[in-house]
Amino acid sequence: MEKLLCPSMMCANFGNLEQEVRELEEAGIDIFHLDVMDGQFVPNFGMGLQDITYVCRQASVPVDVHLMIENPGNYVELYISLGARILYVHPESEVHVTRTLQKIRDKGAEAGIAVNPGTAVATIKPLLPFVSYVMVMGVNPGFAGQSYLDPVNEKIEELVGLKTQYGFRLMLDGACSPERIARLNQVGVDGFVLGTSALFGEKDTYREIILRLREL
Ligand code: S6P
Ligand code: MG
Repeated sequence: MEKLLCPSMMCANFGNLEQEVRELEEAGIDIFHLDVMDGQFVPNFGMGLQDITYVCRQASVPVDVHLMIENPGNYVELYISLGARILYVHPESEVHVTRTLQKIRDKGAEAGIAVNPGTAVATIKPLLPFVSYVMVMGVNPGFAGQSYLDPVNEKIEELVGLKTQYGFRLMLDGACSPERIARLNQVGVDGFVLGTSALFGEKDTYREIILRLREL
């Protein structure tokens, strides 16, 4: 089945962001994935408002923001005004998460939830009518270059079974290697966040890599 390929820009070369954005688009990526971290919800920081503004201005494909921050509802308008089209929130980061998801939709963007390895599908099931995307974390959020947590596969299977009923796209973020992309795309995962496991730091060009991933 077709797949959405989404480069995680925290892994890009910030020494030449203009070239990175251009080459990734020319390679045929679908969505830019921008990680936002506040040092509270996860023990790391990034990406800054200036970086996000720049990528949103340069990009002709949609940009998502993965909000790994406390109380993301306070910042929905801000990220949408910068140009983000898809906003992912973590249900654990907010008391009234459905209000935040509704707010994202009301402001004209698409709402998504990010599901931590320790969060059960049963917990997030009431949120499914409010979202267009469900992004399963294959690693604990906060850092690139981590190993995939195999128990997450069970969660993916459960969510594949709910896709048609609720009409969301199922995404995977974290340790998306070519082998994992091939296997999970076949079982029903619609999109993959590409970091160090598949795209960045390789000797081949982005065009060559994206073409190979497309054909898997
Ligand atoms: C990490 C973040 C991710 C990573 C991406 C890195 O919490 O949400 O988007 O940047 O997963 O990919 P990789 O292949 O290095 O694990
Ligand atoms: Mg992410």
